[in-house]
Amino acid sequence: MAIEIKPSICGICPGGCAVKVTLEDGRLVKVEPHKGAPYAHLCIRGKHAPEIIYSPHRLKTPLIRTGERGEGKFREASWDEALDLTAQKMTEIKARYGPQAMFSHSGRGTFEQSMVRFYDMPNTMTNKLLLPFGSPNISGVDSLCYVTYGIFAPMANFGLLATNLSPDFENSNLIVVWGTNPITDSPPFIFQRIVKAQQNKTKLIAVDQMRCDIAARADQWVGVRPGTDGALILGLLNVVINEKLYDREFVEKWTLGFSELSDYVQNFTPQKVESITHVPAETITALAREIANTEGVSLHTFTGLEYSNCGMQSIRALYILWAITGNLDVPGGLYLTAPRRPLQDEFPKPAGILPVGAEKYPLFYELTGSAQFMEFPRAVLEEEPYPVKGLLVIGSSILTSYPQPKIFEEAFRKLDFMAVVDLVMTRDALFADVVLPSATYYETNSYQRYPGYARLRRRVIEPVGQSKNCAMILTELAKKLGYGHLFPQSEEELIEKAFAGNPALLKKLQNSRDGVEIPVPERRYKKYELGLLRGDKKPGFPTPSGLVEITSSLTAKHGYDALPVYTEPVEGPLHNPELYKEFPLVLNTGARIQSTFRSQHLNVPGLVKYQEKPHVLINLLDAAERGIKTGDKVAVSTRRGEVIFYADVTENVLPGQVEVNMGGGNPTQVEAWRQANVNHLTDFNNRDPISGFPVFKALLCQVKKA
Ligand SMILES: Nc1nc2c(c(=O)[nH]1)N[C@H]1C(S)=C(S)[C@@H](COP(=O)(O)OP(=O)(O)OC[C@H]3O[C@@H](n4cnc5c(=O)[nH]c(N)nc54)[C@H](O)[C@@H]3O)O[C@H]1N2
Ligand SMILES: Nc1nc2c(c(=O)[nH]1)N[C@H]1C(S)=C(S)[C@@H](COP(=O)(O)OP(=O)(O)OC[C@H]3O[C@@H](n4cnc5c(=O)[nH]c(N)nc54)[C@H](O)[C@@H]3O)O[C@H]1N2
Ligand code: SF4
Ligand SMILES: [Mo]
Repeated sequence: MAIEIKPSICGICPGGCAVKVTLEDGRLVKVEPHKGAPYAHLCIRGKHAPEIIYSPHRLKTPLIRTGERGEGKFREASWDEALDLTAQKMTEIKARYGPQAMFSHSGRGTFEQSMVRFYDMPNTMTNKLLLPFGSPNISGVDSLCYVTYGIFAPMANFGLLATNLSPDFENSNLIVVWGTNPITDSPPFIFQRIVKAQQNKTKLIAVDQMRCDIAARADQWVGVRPGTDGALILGLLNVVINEKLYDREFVEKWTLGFSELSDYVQNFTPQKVESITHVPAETITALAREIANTEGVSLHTFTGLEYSNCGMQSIRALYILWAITGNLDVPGGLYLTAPRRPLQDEFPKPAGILPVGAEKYPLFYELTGSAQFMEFPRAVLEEEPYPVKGLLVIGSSILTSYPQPKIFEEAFRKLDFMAVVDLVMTRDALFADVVLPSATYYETNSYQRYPGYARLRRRVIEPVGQSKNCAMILTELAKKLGYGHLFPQSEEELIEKAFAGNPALLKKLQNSRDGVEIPVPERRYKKYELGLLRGDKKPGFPTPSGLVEITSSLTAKHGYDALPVYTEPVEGPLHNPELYKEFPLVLNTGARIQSTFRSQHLNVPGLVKYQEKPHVLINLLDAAERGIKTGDKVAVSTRRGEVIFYADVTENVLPGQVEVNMGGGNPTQVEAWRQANVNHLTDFNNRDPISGFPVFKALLCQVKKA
């Protein structure tokens, strides 16, 4: 038996953790953390890599549908036949309805760095394969993830992206983690940095609707009613402004709209905000004073704020709080970097036709350049704004991720053609005409850049079955469509292109197994004073006014409020008292758990055993009132439907609200999870009007013993 042990990069998710792999006769048998390299760490998913990779559920050959859509009857096909059929159907749709009738959607299975660099739009994770085809209808999980926090809010305020605003934890005296739980995220480096800062006695406060892992580690947990963060932040601003705790010089010199904000926050006294958010007024006052009076306060936030009726405006308000308390680009605050110039190879957009959703969500379109997939069903079912007839799904599980999957299923049934590229048979794939098997990152060659570090990602095992590198599948499809030359032709070319600007670095990487350190530029603070943020080198911010726009010209331009206004959850106890009688619990969904990654891994016995059943986390008081104990089978219902979950009775969620696991609903998953698609409970029409994101985290439900 040939045994080989070598350093590598974990190939299960895009985290890029350094690992050591053991191979027996070329088969991956063990994965361990590899000390000393970036993110020397191994999450439980990484540890179960062999089981994930060699799962009996892996797709091994291309498939062509033989039964009805959704029935699951397929025959095996060769790559040539499957890709020819895909290209032929796409070309037919184009000839009959125009190129815009083809849509694509890319998801969490496509975040590998070379895919993002060469196949996605700049700044987003939306695959651009269809642009040269002539269709503007490229979309991805950007339609419900990341861009509100990552692009819209920071662009409106600062003219920057979230990637240009990094928390300077190492120099902070206070870290605030707001609506994110970095313990479950990949890569784990934010969590590692926070742990280090805590060891250096930096205080940590977590604001979260539940006592999540990071809140449990924090010095203080501020529990908030889901979807009301906007009010909480305006309450903090009320204290900061009325007690004159803000950075006066910064506000006068570098902000626009402060006096409008001062007027607006008068509606948000701590007492009133307590009644909205359930955060005690004393806590609000104390937190505001602490953020304003501490030197060097860093902020880490993410998805917890994206899914309310004012997600975009709440995140804007949060960043404004950081700006006016003097925590922007100072040691220990939010460190700013200048925006990167757009990548040169951005494909030209098809002229003369807007993508689906562009009219309804103009800010989304302006900043992402892509379609808002939430409008896909309407385009297919009602041909609004025009007919859509084909769909390419690349590394995504739409029917477990989007609200009210029945609506999306109906749209899938009506399509002329649908193809899915994935590792396993998803529920989406059951509706597809063609299913193409992708390889995992352990089976492909690429590279991984980290802050201050780079490595080559070397193929560790041969691709399972006939599966292929997802990037190369897309290149092959582009070739069949006549424009393959626009994409890298091989893994080697892809790596060469990625380091084309620095061939010396590539040489070094090729000679190194563990990677190469890359010098990081020296830190300079207050760059807005030095003219280091704007393209024209003038002092200020890269916004139209050159200032931090508390009143945003970008939002105003598209007809939204210029101020970061608060909207009460439209399906909530205050806005909707009648409904609240029938559904007296606030429904939150989708907080991450370690053993799963959205819909993934629920077919892997070693990982399923960490949590065999999908949970609803419910407070002791609410459970007692309903005679519910931990482990009980319960029905969670909303206006939209009823789904079976299993109770986890806990003090980690506040009374009056529940947290329900997301990810269930795919055919290869174990029974309890397969039956538990939380998105039958969420609402297709209830959205943040600016981003179009569904309100996943502030709805109303009832929980009863099943
Ligand atoms: N109610 C509710 N709904 C939610 C959320 C919530 O919090 N609550 N969260 C939302 C968020 S943030 C997101 S991002 C979406 C999840 O968005 P999705 O993109 O649907 O996420 P996954 O379920 O992880 O699906 C990824 C798919 O990619 C496949 N895959 C993995 N690796 C590869 C690869 O290398 N190549 C290819 N081709 N495929 C691969 C996996 O098998 C899986 O089927 O869900 C959203 N939905
Ligand atoms: N293991 C694992 N890792 C993952 C994923 C996974 O499924 N599994 N998913 C990946 C994806 S798609 C993404 S986008 C990232 C997301 O990364 P994060 O944003 O860190 O996601 P979560 O860990 O769910 O943390 C969100 C937190 O927000 C809280 N929250 C929810 N609603 C509210 C609210 O109204 N107000 C406040 N203040 N807090 C609220 C939740 O309780 C939760 O603790 O993680 C990625 N990493
Ligand atoms: S976070 Fe992702 S890359 Fe890191 S060990 Fe876990 S699965 Fe692997
Ligand atoms: Mo996400």
